[in-house]
Amino acid sequence: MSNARRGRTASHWGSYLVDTVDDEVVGVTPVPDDPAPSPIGQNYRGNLRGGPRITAPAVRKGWLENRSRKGRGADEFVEVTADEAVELVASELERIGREYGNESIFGGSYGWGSAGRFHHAQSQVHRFLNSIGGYTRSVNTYSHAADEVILPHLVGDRAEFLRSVPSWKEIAEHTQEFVAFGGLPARSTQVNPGGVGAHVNLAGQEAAAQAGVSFTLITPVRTDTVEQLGGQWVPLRPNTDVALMLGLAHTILDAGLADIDFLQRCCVGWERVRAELTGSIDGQAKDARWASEITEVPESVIIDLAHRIGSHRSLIAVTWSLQRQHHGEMAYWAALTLAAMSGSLGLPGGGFGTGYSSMHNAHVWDRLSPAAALPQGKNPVSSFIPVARIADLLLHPGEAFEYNGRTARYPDIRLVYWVGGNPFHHHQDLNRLMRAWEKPDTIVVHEPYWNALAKRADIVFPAATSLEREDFTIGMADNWLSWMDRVADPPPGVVTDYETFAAITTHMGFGETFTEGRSPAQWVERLWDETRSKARSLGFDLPDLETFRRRGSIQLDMPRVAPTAFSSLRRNPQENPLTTPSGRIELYSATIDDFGYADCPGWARWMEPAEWLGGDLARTYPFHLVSPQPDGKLHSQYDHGSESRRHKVDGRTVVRISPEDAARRMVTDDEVVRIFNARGACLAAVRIDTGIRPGVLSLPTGAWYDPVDPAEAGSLDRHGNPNVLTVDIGTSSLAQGPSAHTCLVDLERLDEVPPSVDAHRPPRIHPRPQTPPQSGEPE
Ligand SMILES: Nc1nc2c(c(=O)[nH]1)N[C@H]1C(S)=C(S)[C@@H](COP(=O)(O)OP(=O)(O)OC[C@H]3O[C@@H](n4cnc5c(=O)[nH]c(N)nc54)[C@H](O)[C@@H]3O)O[C@H]1N2
Ligand SMILES: Nc1nc2c(c(=O)[nH]1)N[C@H]1C(S)=C(S)[C@@H](COP(=O)(O)OP(=O)(O)OC[C@H]3O[C@@H](n4cnc5c(=O)[nH]c(N)nc54)[C@H](O)[C@@H]3O)O[C@H]1N2
Ligand SMILES: [Mo]
Repeated sequence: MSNARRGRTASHWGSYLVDTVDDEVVGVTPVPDDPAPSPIGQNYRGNLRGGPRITAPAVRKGWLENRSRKGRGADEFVEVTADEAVELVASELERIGREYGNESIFGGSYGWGSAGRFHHAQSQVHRFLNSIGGYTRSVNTYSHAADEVILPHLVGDRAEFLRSVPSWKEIAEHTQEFVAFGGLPARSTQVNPGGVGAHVNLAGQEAAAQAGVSFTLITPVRTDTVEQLGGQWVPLRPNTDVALMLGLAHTILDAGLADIDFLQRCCVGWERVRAELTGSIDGQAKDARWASEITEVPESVIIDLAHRIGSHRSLIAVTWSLQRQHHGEMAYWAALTLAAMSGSLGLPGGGFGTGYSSMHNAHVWDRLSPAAALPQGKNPVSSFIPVARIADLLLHPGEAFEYNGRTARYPDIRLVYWVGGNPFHHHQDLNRLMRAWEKPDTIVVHEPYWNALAKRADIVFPAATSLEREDFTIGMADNWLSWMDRVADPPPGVVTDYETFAAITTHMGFGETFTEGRSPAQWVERLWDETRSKARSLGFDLPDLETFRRRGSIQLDMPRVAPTAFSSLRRNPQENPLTTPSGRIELYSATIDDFGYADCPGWARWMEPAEWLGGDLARTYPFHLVSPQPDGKLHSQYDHGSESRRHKVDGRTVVRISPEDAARRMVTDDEVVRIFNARGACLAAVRIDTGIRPGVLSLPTGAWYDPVDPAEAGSLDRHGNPNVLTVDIGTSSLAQGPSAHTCLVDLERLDEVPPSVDAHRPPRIHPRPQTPPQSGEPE
């Protein structure tokens, strides 16, 4: 007899009603509350059982037999019982803590995991590692590390700044010129961290266009943005936005349109900016001609746009992608400088805003949230890395690094513990990461699926998916609370991350510290109670858990409050100072200047990125590769799902190329090409696109890394993962963020038959041996 269930789930890409039969998903229906649901949810179908699902704890053969650090990615696995796996991990954690100290455990474990307040993978793993004595952590995000570090220097409290940015509603009412650096990629608005109850962002964009807002889309890829916005496309050379911004600023100054009163009253550093623009610092005026040479945007376009910015209510918007590149800090600083000069900063619908399309809830709802979080405990270990310095950490133990004005040291990492993220998806220069990955004694991973990370672990715990446990979500800056049912039982023997951590801590004698004696259901109850009392302090009355569970979702009335920070600053900077050292907007920062970083000066300057089309390397690698977020999935999650596969050609990622370049290289639609540089090579399927600038290729992230020879760093990736090509350098010494969008490559036709993609096939797994494995010392 079949066992059919229907229940509700919530995810980073929306909420759905899910039908299962015999613990497999057979139907996915968006909830009626969502006017524009994301198709990403369809990836759930047929993916709970079979295929790449991990169904038992497994240990890499080479590690099990002789603690070998070689062979990660190529080795076979041996299934063990949960008790054996727990015993192996517990004794490794004890050994490393004893011999090297807990700073030799890296638990930065970056990644999105799944939605849910209690089962949130990062909170779980950090609470676990804290309860056994701490770990080396990571700071900031891959999404916007450069912004997280620089904005507090420029505008003070970043959270307060983000609450002050004009909403789409305000834009429709007041903005005349919306200048979008990085475009407004519609695809990204499908997603919101922690959940999105109803997709309304694109409707907000379209309403603004209908209200007469004029859009200028400054991006090498026009195709990202919804057509209804119309607007002017300015296809600049990638990574030259700062030069364009300075050229616009110079033109505004030259035309007498700069808001000198605001610059002098509300900002510090205007004299420095003026000196930079006029050339009295380096002898080079940053005029439209100068900017045109760097950006390849015609001078007349720059002059026209500058006049529109300087004489209308204008909003300078920057995507997050603009700071995910070399010197990414400068893109935000230059945009803020331009906005401060425009005459619109601090006025309704005007000024400077970030990430308008980078996440669903960017500037849609108020950011106050009643969400309770799983307490993570205290980390007694102080060592840390900027999140994107993971390969440097493993390759350079003991070496010093710079970060935001301080010098710190990389500890000597012996054990890596990763839960709810995928560095073989998210990190740059995967071939370099492969070499770094050989350094630790032991790598422990929890994963639902045999992806590239799980295949490169020593000890793998299977994890129950979000469809196989109960929880609830409140997305970041979202106004919905959504219940998550257990719509299927996990495969026999598969448990949640929490239950695995409870077993390991109990084995090590810290069980009570980790669990506080609570079952998962009791934790969910406790987090709900806390959410209710936080909600009460915000003026909302939430029902008890049973009522919430029955109703499934609750919407809070949380419209955006009218922005205040910059308008009150504009009114009276003495009475309403920002939380910067000067109390004003810092167009020049003495703090940053005093850090003395050659790659991050104290005011907005154009600096050549490590790789760009105007540099010498472009003679060898003539294409700039951008690697945007994927359309049919979140990062690498459910890469094997139907919606993800719909965006591939014969299972391979699609690379977009201009008609001119396609003709020059004699490649046609769907043809498989090899994309390469000195760091690596991958295959991808061609899609000719009139919305892409010649000289630029766009290859989205998310394909599970699939090298022909998994034992060899540098081997051809068959699947189309751009991170075999991207460069692993920090944005600058200030934030040390990822520089994924700074990347030159070449492309060629593939004359032989392309090897087929093998990424979703599990590794070879041996059944459990008769004699249980021994825990022991590494060789
Ligand atoms: N080239 C290039 N690279 C980039 C970017 C780019 O623009 N260009 N963008 C970067 C950005 S902004 C980001 S945020 C990162 C994203 O990188 P990640 O967040 O690391 O990517 P995900 O694929 O979301 O990884 C989440 C993993 O957690 C697993 N998982 C889900 N739920 C659970 C759970 O409950 N328990 C456990 N144990 N596992 C779970 C999923 O199966 C998946 O493998 O990528 C970065 N990489
Ligand atoms: N469907 C889907 N949506 C997502 C995600 C996902 O995985 N899937 N991930 C989410 C996450 S974690 C994040 S952080 C956000 C990221 O959101 P964003 O950072 O906004 O998105 P990206 O796709 O990285 O880049 C957007 C566009 O920037 C442009 N671009 C790249 N380089 C340059 C440049 O030098 N100059 C200019 N002017 N433009 C450039 C390209 O056209 C690119 O398509 O997206 C979120 N939304
Ligand atoms: Mo991100």
